[in-house]
This record gives sequence, structure tokens and C-alpha cells, in this order.
Amino acid sequence: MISKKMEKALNKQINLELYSAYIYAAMAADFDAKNLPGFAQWMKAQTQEEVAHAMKFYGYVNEAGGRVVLDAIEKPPASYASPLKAFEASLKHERVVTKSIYHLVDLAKEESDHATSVFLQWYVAEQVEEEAHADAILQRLKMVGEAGHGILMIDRELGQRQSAPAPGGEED
Ligand code: OFO
Repeated sequence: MISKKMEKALNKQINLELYSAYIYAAMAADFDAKNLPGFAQWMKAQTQEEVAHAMKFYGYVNEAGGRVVLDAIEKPPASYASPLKAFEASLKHERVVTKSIYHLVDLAKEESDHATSVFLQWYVAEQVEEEAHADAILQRLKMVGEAGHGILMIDRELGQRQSAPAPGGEED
């Protein structure tokens, strides 16, 4: 059974994961509006992945005897000056999420809540991937600069990203 303090912190994380989903959905809409379907597809898959992250927390809170309480989701930015700016924002956001996961790990340790500690390890590893993926694309965008041809090449490649599997699954 999780503590009230842990329940509150996990509910806050559900909100943050849903905000991540909202940020990426807004980025997808911006890319669709700018005729960059590959970037949009990548962001749509990322949106699904974030919903899955939120629902994995949801499932855990319930299973651990807590109560899921949903809060309002903050409004995400609607547009970005370039794909590079969007991926800069994405990497910055993922670093915030990583910090938040680390705080949860610290709280679990503080409370000797071993079950939550074990549960959170999946997210610790996932955040390494999340930051690495965003950074890899960001570095390539920096390489091609504003050149239309390079952007279109990356767009084609990102369009191949498949959608995330069902919540709670082993998505990457
Ligand atoms: Fe849920 O990993 Fe991104 O935000």
C-alpha cells in the first residue's frame, strides 16, 4: 500500500505524462500544418507512448491501493519556429520529466517503499532512451541546418516510426 504522499506524487506524475502527450500532439499538429507528415507521424507515435506511460502509472496506483485523481492538463505551445526548435523543446521537456522521475525514486527510498522503487526503475531506463532519441534527432537537425532537402530527408525517415503498443506494454 502506498502512502498518501506517494499517491499524490504519482498522481502528479500522471499529469506530467499526459502533459507530455499533449505537448507532442500539439507538435504533431504544427508539423501537419506545415506539411511535414513524417515529423507529425513521429510526434503522434510519441503522443501514444506518453499516454501509455501515464496509464502505466495509473495501473500501478490502483494496484498499490491508491486512488487515481486527474488534474487539469496545462495548455501546450501551439507552434515552433522550426523542427529544430521543436526538438530542442522536446529534449528540454524530457530532462524535466527525468528529474521528476528521480524525485519519485528519492521519495520511494525515503519511505522505504520498495515496491514503488522497483516499479520506477522501468521509467529510469525509459528516460535514458527518451532523452537519447530526442537528442539524436536534434543533432541531425543541427547538421542539416535550415536546408529544405535535409529536412525533407529526415521527414521521410521519421515517418517510418510505428505507433506505440497498448498501455502497459514494453514500448521503447
Ligand atoms: Fe514519458 O517519457 Fe517522455 O515525457
